[in-house]
Amino acid sequence: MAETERVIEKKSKAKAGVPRQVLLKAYELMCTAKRMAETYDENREVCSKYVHSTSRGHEAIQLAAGLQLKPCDYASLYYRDESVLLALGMEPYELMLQLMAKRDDPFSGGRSYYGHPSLKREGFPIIPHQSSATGMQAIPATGMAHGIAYLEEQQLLKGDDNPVVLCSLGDGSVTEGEVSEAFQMAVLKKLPIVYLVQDNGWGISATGDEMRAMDAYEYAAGFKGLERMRVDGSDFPDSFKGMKKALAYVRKHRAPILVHAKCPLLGHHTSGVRREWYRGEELEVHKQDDPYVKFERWLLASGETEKALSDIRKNAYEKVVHDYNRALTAADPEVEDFDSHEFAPTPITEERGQRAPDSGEKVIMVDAALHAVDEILRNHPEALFYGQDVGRRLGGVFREAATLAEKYGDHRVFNTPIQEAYIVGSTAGMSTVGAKPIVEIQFADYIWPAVNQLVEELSKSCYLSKGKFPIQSLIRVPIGAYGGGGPYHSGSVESMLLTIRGIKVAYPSNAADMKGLLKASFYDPNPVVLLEHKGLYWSKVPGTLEAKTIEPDEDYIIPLGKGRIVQQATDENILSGNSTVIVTYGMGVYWAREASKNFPDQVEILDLRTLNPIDWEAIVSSVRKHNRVFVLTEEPLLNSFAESLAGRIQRECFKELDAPVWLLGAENLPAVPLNVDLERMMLPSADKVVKALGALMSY
Ligand SMILES: Cc1ncc(C[n+]2csc(CCOP(=O)(O)OP(=O)(O)O)c2C)c(N)n1
Ligand SMILES: [Mg+2]
Repeated sequence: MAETERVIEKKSKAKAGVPRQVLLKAYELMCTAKRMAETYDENREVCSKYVHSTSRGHEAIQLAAGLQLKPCDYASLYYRDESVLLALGMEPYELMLQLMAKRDDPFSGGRSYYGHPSLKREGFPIIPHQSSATGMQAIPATGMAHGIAYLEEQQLLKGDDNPVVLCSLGDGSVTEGEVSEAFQMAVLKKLPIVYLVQDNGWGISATGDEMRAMDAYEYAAGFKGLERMRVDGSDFPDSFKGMKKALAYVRKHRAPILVHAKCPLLGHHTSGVRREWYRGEELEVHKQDDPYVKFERWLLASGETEKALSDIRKNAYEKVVHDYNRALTAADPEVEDFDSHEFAPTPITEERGQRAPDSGEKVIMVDAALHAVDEILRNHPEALFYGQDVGRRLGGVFREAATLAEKYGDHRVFNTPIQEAYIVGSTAGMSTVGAKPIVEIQFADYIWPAVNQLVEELSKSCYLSKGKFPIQSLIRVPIGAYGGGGPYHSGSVESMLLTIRGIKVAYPSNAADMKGLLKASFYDPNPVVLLEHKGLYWSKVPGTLEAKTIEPDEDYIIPLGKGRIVQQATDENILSGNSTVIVTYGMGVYWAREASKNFPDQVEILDLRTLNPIDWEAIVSSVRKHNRVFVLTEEPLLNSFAESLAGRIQRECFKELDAPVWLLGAENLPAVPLNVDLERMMLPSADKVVKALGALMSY
């Protein structure tokens, strides 16, 4: 090294506390990011075909964060984090492939927007699927930290690197309610996570003053135990030192910190929402904080020569041009592949084990579920079970988790705060780090706050990451009406769930199915919602004794998507055209059983057991056999899953039908009323099925 260079290095080291090599790398990447943003703007026709945001103005803090993550870490980024990706080692070419939605886009193969990464690559931190919903990644990111903390506590984590999660957020997104659920859990459980808030004072066209009474740093003060720090996000050395401290703090103390980085927004909000439409004179103020200009000035003042910097700049610019031209000619996606990776393949494809072992004893449905979870926890240390009131003291409001915390400890079976979004959304993070969560929503009526996470984060992850991040998540949901449960403890939600692609939905109607389906749901690498009818849990409701069955053995498992014929009609009745099939699930099975006593040997009952995937083959085969179909559900019929199924049967089996597809469900009202007589009017019953069945049979 020449003498002059050595002097320069010493000087810059002393001044910034940042190695020269890092400073120059950051400068190169800053030139790259800036030139990329300019290139996209100069070639708007091509580059704005698909909407994108750039990091222009945020480069310093993003590079400071990205350059200091280790391969053992996890990063949950947001759509503006282009410079984090460059710092991690992504090539401009690779990012441009996503910009242009090309086949070899390494994140999503052309399925998702620019700056929406998902990456599992040797030598890189893991970056899970990134949704576009502002702030929503805070929960999955905190779930990753929660999973890491769990695995560390159980000594299940390989290596001794102390992984850290980086969760990056825009200032506007921090006011989302779900972010507070994440912060609460991070401090409650002391989780190893850095929340990096990039505060540019804008949320599209709304200013900071319009959106909030405090900034994220001030907000963080309300979360006891959340360390916080301010850095100048437009100043690379300051950002670098701040992020270094923050990461070191989390790596050592295994506790959360929030870094508030003020930075200017110099580009457009997105390619589609352009700065000239809403930015005024304050843009000039932001420009004075241009991280690129500031950093260049600083480097020169620190002894770097104009020549050295211009060489770096020139190389970076040339690379951007080169990569851009290369990306332009890159292949488009194979269109035939558009529907791959809806789900990851499940290992459970056939029924195994003994459904009714000779030595088996009868078990109620709630205990069948309890035993299934018990067996899972016994065999899988990476599995844990959490939800409201499932912990040691109560063991679930239905005692569905009784004794589990005593057996497996409070780290594995625990109460959560009343945070449905966290309960469901955290499983995305847990699954990413290798923990296997079983969670519970206390009542189906309260699933709504969790639906956002289910849709935005869980359901799309496998498809949009092209199979890299399927989410293993078993979500237990007690559901259904009986005995005056009233309007907020009786609701049915399957139709809503069944409009969400990318999740599976099971709905057992008896103890044996409960055990077999719960196991299959756990071993499924995809999100599964298990609907558990509260009225069947103890077989207390008249007519539901059959929900109690011999307990299957420990190996018993039922593949999702297989229905079961629980009652047959005789061949004689089938041949003479005097039979029908009732297609149903859950409590419907018992209304059908009871009602069919009035039509002895004439009624087949097909219990679907899983609603998605559905056993279409079994439905078609039953329709062919009986030529009459009755779809029975507990939900109000209008626009329901049952109506949709009836439509499909009618469309695809039209020629097989001797009558229209018959339907019975609850009345089309917004809630199940409290008074039991009113409830009876609202819900289906065996009597109502008898009447409807009579009409169908005599059609
Ligand atoms: C849940 C949700 N609501 C609305 C939007 C539309 N939207 C996209 S970006 C944005 C502003 C976000 O501001 P901020 O978090 O400060 O990030 P910035 O773009 O300023 O970096 C909005 C409202 C969205 N993506 N997600
Ligand atoms: Mg903002």
